[in-house]
Amino acid sequence: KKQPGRRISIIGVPLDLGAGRSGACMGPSAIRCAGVVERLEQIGCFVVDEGDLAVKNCYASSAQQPKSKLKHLDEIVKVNGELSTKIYEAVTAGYFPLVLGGDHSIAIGTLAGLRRMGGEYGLIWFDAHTDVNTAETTPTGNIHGMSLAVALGYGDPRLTAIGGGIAFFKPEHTVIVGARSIDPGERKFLKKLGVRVFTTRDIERLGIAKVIERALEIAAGGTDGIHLSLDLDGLDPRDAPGVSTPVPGGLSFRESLLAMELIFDAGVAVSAEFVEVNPTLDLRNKTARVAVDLIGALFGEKIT
Ligand code: 6HN
Ligand code: MN
Ligand code: MN
Ligand code: MN
Repeated sequence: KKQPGRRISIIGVPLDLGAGRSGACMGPSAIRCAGVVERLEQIGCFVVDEGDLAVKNCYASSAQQPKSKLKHLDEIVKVNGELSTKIYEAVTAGYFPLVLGGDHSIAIGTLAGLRRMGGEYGLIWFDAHTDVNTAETTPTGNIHGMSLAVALGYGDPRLTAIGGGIAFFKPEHTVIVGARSIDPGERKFLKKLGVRVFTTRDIERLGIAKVIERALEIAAGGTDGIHLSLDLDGLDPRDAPGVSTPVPGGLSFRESLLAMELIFDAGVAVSAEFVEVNPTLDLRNKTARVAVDLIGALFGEKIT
């Protein structure tokens, strides 16, 4: 298997309409300020920063209005459609797409773009949450809690249609790492589909190295590569405080760093996204700097 592409295309998606509070729209800027391009260049990557997609951030003005089940659906459909095209173009041109969020609803566009490639990819979903709600189960109406369901083919037809809507990700090559906040409807859904979930309890008992080894078997075994969708709230809020939906008891920075190193060593990643950095809740850009450290490790940076 190949090492991750050293030609990297950075795509910023300053969207936070999928979250229950604003601020993640500044995530791409914060991660750039923390030096993501410089870090990748230091480790020998060739980086093209595509800049940010245009997002009509109407968070405050429409926060009162949406009575619909899925908040801000129109704008989220539009942005993710554009993102899916960007991803498809980047991968087709031989680049490793590195998407900077933005709330986690942008995974809908990233994964729709990847699906258009026609291969079969596995998925590692690093998150405190499992993001498999639908209009029927969502407790909040926030679309960032639905993006994994959409990638698997479930949810509002306007979301599942993005990028063509064919050949969804398969539950048997999908794995969630770090979960510790799962809604009742999500629990049923995951059980029904047979998606493997490594909770923080599993990580505590098995150790992160073993968990990532098993996650790689599930996601990379018999596939053309894997996508890493990393929600910074997978980490403990002590290490990554700048997130919109923090949940105590998360992965440490060290565990997360090792996870990235092991994914790099496996040489199977074809694309990745780092989402949910919310600078308005952060401490001196700490969470963005953590994101850059994790990105460095994912592309082969080693302590020694
Ligand atoms: N995220 N399960 C909750 C919901 O609103 O559906 C929280 C979702 C959080 C989503 O962090 O990407
Ligand atoms: Mn998430
Ligand atoms: Mn989350
Ligand atoms: Mn298979």
